[in-house]
Amino acid sequence: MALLKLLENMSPGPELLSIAAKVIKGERISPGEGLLLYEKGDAGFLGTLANYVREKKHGDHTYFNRNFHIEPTNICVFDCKFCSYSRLLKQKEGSWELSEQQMLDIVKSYEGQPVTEVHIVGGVHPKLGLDFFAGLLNKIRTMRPDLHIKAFTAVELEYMFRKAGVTYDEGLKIFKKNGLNSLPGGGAEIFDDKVRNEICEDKCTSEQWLEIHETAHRNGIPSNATMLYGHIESYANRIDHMERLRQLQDRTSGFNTFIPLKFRNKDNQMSHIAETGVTEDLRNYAVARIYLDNFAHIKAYWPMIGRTTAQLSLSFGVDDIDGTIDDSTKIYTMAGSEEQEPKLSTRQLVELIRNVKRHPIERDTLYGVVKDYKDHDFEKETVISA
Ligand code: V47
Ligand code: SF4
Repeated sequence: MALLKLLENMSPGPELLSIAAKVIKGERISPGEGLLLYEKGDAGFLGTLANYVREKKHGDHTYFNRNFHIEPTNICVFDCKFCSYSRLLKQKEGSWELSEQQMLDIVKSYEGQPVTEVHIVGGVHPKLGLDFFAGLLNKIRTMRPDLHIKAFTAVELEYMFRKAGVTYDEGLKIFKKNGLNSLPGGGAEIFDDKVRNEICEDKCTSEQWLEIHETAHRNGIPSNATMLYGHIESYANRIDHMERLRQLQDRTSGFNTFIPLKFRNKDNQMSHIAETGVTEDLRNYAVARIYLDNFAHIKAYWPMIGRTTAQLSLSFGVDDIDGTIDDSTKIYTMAGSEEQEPKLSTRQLVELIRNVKRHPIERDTLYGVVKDYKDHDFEKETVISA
């Protein structure tokens, strides 16, 4: 109860204090209480409470992984207003489309390297369908039996399955048989229909997104969940989004992690909307950590928010800062992230975490420990190759 006393000294008022008392007792808070946190909680109060939840779950352990991205194409049939990355099929300038061989060459270039995950996600190309991607998964699986393949957002899957005339269950089973291990969290944006219709009206609906993830979980394919925030949505919309995820997680326990994605405004149809500041970003991580009591992990995606905010987020409920990435994703550099060449070595990631007095742990996709870096001395490492 020392924590409650500390929070009381911040004079947050009786409503927030009673929410804090519930959280400290391990009780679930209601949507109305979540909304109050957004509306009335300052960064100090929310950070202190979220850090309590984070440390109760993970102590000061902070996870990262070694992964690389493949972005097959940025040609997309959809027209999300926040997207700086996609191009229409007829729009040749700035577009790319990798052949199967080019993607396999990317996988080959990591041969012998201790990466544990490939993250495959891109635009929704009208001509690349289920058969093409099942073949690609199969070949990657044959080349690297050990690699975890995290691939395709629910938006890509809904389009491919619809065009191929298969159910979500059938399509996911085909992909699983060919090597798919988990789904990334993209495409969730904001579930509220009114907001969704304004920012991305033509792609999969919220119900379809949730159904695809639920079907994946029931087929033993875990997944991540995201929320695109800081544009035209309200705090009530953010709580509604997290509430739908919390309910699905209660049913399946299939989500690994929740990743809030801050809207970046460069070169897209929503460029007139100002971006949120760091304080709001940190408050948002904190509310997510407090609200999503059945999610084990909250991830800050450093290529999007930058290294310094990622470090700060570790005191606001975040316990994971994603991976080494290796400059293999363009989605945020094109949208205006401060990280124009997103590349961090394992040593740099470990130091980033150590510098804010946390305990770095390399994980695999499912949060199995690959290596504990608490006492690791990089100076004593044997150099095997140049
Ligand atoms: O769905 C697109 C977002 C998502 C912008 O699962 C933007 O481990 C901000 O989901 N500003 C795709 N965000 C990326 C994604 C992701 C990223 C990292 C890790 C994982 C994971 C998933 O990117 C899209 C959309 O929500 N996005 N444009 C933008 N201008
Ligand atoms: Fe296409 Fe995804 Fe961009 Fe939407 S966010 S336009 S689905 S690439």
